[in-house]
Amino acid sequence: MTTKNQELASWVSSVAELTKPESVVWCDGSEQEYQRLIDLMLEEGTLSPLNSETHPNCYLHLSDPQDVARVEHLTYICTDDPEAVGDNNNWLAVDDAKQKMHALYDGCMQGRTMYIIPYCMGPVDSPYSRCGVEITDSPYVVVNMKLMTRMGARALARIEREGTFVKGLHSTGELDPERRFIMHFPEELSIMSYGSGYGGNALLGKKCHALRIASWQARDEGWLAEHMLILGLESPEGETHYIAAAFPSACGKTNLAMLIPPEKYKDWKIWTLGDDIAWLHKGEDGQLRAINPEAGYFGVVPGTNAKTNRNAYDMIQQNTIFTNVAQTDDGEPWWEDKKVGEPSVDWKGNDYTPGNGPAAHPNSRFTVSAKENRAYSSLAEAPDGVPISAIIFGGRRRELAPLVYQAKSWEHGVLIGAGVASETTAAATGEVGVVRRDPMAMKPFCGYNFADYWAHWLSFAERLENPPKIFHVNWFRQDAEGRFLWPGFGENLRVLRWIIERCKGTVDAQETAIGYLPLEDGVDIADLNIDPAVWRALISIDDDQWRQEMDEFGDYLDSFGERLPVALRAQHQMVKAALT
Ligand code: GTP
Ligand code: SPV
Ligand code: MN
Repeated sequence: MTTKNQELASWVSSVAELTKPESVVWCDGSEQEYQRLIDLMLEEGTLSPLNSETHPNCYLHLSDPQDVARVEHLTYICTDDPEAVGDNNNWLAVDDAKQKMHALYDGCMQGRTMYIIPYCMGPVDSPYSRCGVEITDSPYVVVNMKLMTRMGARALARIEREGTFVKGLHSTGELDPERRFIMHFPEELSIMSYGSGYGGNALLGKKCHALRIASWQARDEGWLAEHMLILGLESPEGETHYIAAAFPSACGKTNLAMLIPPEKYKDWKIWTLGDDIAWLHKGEDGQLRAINPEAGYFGVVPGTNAKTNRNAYDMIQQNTIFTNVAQTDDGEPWWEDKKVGEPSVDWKGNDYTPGNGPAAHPNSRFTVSAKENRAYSSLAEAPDGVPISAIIFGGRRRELAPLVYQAKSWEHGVLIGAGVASETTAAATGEVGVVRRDPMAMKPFCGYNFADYWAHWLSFAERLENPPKIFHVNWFRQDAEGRFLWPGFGENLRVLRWIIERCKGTVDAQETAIGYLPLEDGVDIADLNIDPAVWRALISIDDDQWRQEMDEFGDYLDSFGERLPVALRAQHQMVKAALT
C-alpha cells in the first residue's frame, strides 16, 4: 500500500528520512494485520497472553512504571501567538518546538518498524468526521488505534478524496520522562509526540486530535469538540432522549454511558453512543447534534465489577487489551474492587505483596471495540449523530456541590461549566485528590485560550433555536468518614430521569442562587434507604461555602483579564448577588 495523496506521501518520506526506520508498513486495518501485530508483541514480550479459556483474545501490556498516565506538564500547544493559547495551556513558539522535537526524532526509529495509520474520527460517511494519519514505531499503538478508531483502507480512501488530514508523529523513544513531549500545532493540524507509549500521550487520534486540535478547528468552523460521553435514555414508553455529559478524567463518564438501571427501573434502558469525546454540531434541523469520534473505549479498569458496571465487566471478558492490571494465579486479569479472585502478580510484573501499593495501577485501562458493549447504540454509526436534549457537567467534590442542579439559561449553564472544579485523579501524573479548576472537564484538552472558548460556547445561544438545557451533577459527596453519600452507578438513573423531566417541564424545582435544585420528593429515592438529613444535604446548598466558592471562581475568571467575555462576568455577578 502507498497513497495517491501527494502531501501524505511526501510527509511519510520526510519522516522516514528523519527517523530512519528499518522498514515502513502501511496499516490496512484488517483483522489479519491486528493478529499479526499481537503475535509479534507476544513474541517480543511486550504483550502477555491472559487465560484464553476464560478471556479469549485478551492480552496484557505492562508499560514502563514511569509511563502510566498523561503528562500535562509536558504537553504543549505551539502557535505564533501565545495569547491565542492562554494560561490554561503550556505554550511554545512553533519553530522552537519543532527544533526540540526534530532533535529527539533524529534517527529514533533505527532498527524499528515505522507504521503508518490512516484513521477516521467519526463514522467514515459522516460530514462531521475528520481524518488523520498517525506515524508510530509502536505496534501497541497500532492495535489500540485499531480498536479505538475507524482505521485503515476506508480512512485512507476518505483522505485521498478529501485531501485534508491531521498529521500525528509518535515515537516511543527511550521512555525517559526527561525526554518526553506532547506537542500540538493547531495552525497546521499536526501533532508531535515523543517518549511515552501510554494512552492519551501516544494514541494521537484521541485527546491530541479529537480534543486539542479539534477544539481549535471547531472554534473556527462553528462547532464544539468536548470531553463528553453521549448516552440515550429510553423510557418504558419507548421515548429516547440523548444526553451529553462532561466529567474530568476518571470521574464517571464510562460508567454513566453504560449504566444499567436498578431493578425498580428495569423497564428503562440506557444506550451508549460514546464514553469520552463528543463532537457537537448544529444539525440541518437547527438542533445541537452529537457524534462520537471514537470507535472503542480506553477505560479505567479499577472499580469495574458485576455490580458497579455489568455491561463493562462483561464487555472486557474477551477481545480486550489490558494495560497495567494485575494477574491471578490462573492468568486472569485482576484489579482493585473486581470482587473475584486474588492477585498474584502486580502491575509491574512482580509477585504481589500486600502493603506494597495496589496490585493494579489506579490508572490501569482496558481497550476494547465499542461493538463489544451490549448497550452500544445503533445510532452511534449515524452520519448525522443524535439530537442532544441535555448537557451535564460534573466533578468529583467531596463537599459543596449538590447531587444535581439545573442552569437558569444557556449563558448561566456556560458559567456552571466554566466553574467545574474537581479532585485530581490518577489519569494524569501528579498529586491525587486535590481540588483544581477544570472548566467543562477540558483543562487538559482545550487547545486554545479558555476565555475565547467560553465566548464560543456563549455564541451557541444565538446559533441554536432550541439549545439543550444545562445541568451539573456530583456523584461523589462524602461524609466525615469518607463514605459516599449517594450510591451512584445504576442509581444515577434516578437523577437522569429528573433531568429529562426538567427538560420536558414535567417536574417542579426549588430555585436557589446557583440554579434549580430538586424538591425533596422530586427525585424518587423512596426505596433507597437514604437518611432524610443526608438527602436534604445532597439537594441543598450552604450559602457560606458557596460565597467562598464564587469568590475563588471570580479570582480565577479575573486571571483571564480583558479577554473574559462580558456575558460570563455578568452571570458570575448575578450568582454572587443572589447569594447575599
Ligand atoms: P476517563 O476515561 O479517564 O476520562 O474516565 P471516566 O470519566 O470515563 O471515568 P470512569 O467511568 O472510568 O470512572 C472512574 C472511576 O470512578 C472508577 O473507578 C469508577 O468505579 C468510579 N465511579 C464511576 N461512577 C461512579 C459513581 O456514580 N459513584 C462512585 N462512587 N464512583 C463512581
Ligand atoms: C483521560 O485521561 O481522560 C482518558 C485517558 O480518557 S487518556 O486516553 O490517557 O487521556
Ligand atoms: Mn477521558
